[in-house]
Amino acid sequence: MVVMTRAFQIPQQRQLKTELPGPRSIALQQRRVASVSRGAGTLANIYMERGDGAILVDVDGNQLIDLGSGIGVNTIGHAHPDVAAAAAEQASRLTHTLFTVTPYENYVRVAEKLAELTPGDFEKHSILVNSGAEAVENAVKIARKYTGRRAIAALDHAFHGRTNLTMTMTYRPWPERAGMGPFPGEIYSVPTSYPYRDGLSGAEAAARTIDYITTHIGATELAALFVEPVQGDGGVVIPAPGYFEALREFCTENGIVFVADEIQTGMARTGAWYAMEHVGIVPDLVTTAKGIAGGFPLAAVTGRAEIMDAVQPGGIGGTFGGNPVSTAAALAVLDIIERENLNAEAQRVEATLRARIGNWTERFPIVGEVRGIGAMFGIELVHPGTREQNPEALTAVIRYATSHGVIPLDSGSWDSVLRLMPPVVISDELIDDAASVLEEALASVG
Ligand code: PLZ
Repeated sequence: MVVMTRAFQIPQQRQLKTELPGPRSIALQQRRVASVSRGAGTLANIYMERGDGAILVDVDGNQLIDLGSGIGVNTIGHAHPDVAAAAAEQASRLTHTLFTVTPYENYVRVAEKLAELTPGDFEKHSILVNSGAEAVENAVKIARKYTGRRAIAALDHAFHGRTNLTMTMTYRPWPERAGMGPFPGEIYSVPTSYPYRDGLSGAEAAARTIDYITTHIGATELAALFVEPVQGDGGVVIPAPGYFEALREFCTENGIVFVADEIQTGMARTGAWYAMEHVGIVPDLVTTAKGIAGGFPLAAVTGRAEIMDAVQPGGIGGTFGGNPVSTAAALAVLDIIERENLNAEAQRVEATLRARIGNWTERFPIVGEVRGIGAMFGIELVHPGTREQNPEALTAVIRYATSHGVIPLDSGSWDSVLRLMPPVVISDELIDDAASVLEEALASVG
């Protein structure tokens, strides 16, 4: 099969012209600290000007390798001309009406595509909103309305957002929650499956989760269970085989809405439209955001029509949700994923990464585990000879990498997991170059 990958305008090469951050970045950083809240912390103070494919170009003309996609957003690569054209064309025609005042076709077309692409062969309906957190909030509202129950469960190490409700569903107190309560009631964190740390099989971990739910919440009290197929911010945690199957069955038996938060894992990231496809699980509701619109704000809740329609007209909505420009961009992105066969590209990235970095546990004493699926990898850093988390090493590795033109991500409840989520169009050569820089970084720390 011929894969129609596009030609890039910017050579797909790392190229440094100044030290990083360069003089223009440093000047911008000075203005930034005088005007932007320090609450918006930054991984690397290198200011970007443009991008193409897996390359970011900073304000000093340096070309950096993007291993983060802005936390899983630029999955199709930066600055795809078709997305730019679709957004520009739409912007020149109509930027807003508010779908719930006077509707437009783009919104309906995105909902049709989501019904087709999300797992499950039943009638599905969607609501479109602006952000991942807003999608999760809406899924909570919808599940409560449908079940008439109030309790919501999320897994340990989860990340579901930063609004008051979703930060409560987000696992760790620091820095996402500390000092910012009060928090809403009826939100429970329940034990998950984290094979590297708990050593449990999927069945054992699921039994532990279910036991916790039945003894702390009550199965008949629980409206919804939220799971991420792979926990991204939580440290690229992939549950043991069989874990989700057992939870899905438990939810079905007890009338609990099973919600897959695919905000980070969806849209080709793991080599499938939705990561739940890998384990053959059909969720009742799915949340989508990040990669769906190439950086334009768009998110969705999609699910069984009878659940989505339990809400009274006017019960869910919002001013900008599913705006004409974001939905035009999304339609272009969905077309590109199909046309450029980007699920297969994510599988290629997985194979290349596995071959290139799979033996890091043997080569670097601070690497405890390398795990991943598709273009989503986590490298858990520990103190040599132990499984004790090593956040200092992660800070040092990221500092080394970013000052050498490679932008990876941090993650993990203990800030000790190096996370790689490049655009899936990244070439094998760029992966190799980036891996060499990360190896230097790991060696310099170890
Ligand atoms: N659910 C699974 O990964 C966002 C957050 C970046 P929003 N994760 C990155 C940051 O520092 O806030 C995320 C996610 C999952 C929900 C969300 C929230 O999505 O679009 O950031 O609100």
